[in-house]
Amino acid sequence: MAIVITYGTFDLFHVGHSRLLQRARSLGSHLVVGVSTDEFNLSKGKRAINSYEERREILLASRYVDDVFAEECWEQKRSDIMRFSAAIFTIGDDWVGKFDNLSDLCAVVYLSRTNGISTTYIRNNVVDIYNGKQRIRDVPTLI
Ligand code: C2G
Repeated sequence: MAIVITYGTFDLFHVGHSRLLQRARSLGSHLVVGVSTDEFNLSKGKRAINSYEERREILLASRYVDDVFAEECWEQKRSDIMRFSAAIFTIGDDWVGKFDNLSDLCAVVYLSRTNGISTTYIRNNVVDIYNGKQRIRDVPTLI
């Protein structure tokens, strides 16, 4: 039973998030997700639209997610990996190289991001998209 662990904010949940979770889950038999708390997001310079509780609930509804826990700081990953006996740490390749230091504890896998969509883009353009002045950028069809 290979446990996979990943982390993120997952605000305004979108297809880039769901594809990441799907691919992360396919690396093992269980996927546990550290969801950034609202307080931790502020320290990242981010303010999520969905609260931590909402983002947690949305992730728990995903068929790919087996458990969700709070990500409260950058430094907790090592203890989380040991707590969950995770065999694989994975995250999108916008973080490539940033977590190689975890490789003494588990495999570290960077998954390619889904191009053409981001929470920032949606947040900054949703009204224009709704009014037809903007288009959701073409998100490549899942192959
Ligand atoms: N992601 C993706 N494709 C996108 C957008 C996001 O694959 N179009 C991935 C990211 O690479 C990340 C996950 O979805 O693996 C969650 O993305 P964010 O919510 O933006 O997470 P982030 O703010 O990068 O927080 O300690 C790590 C941090 O908590 C990561």
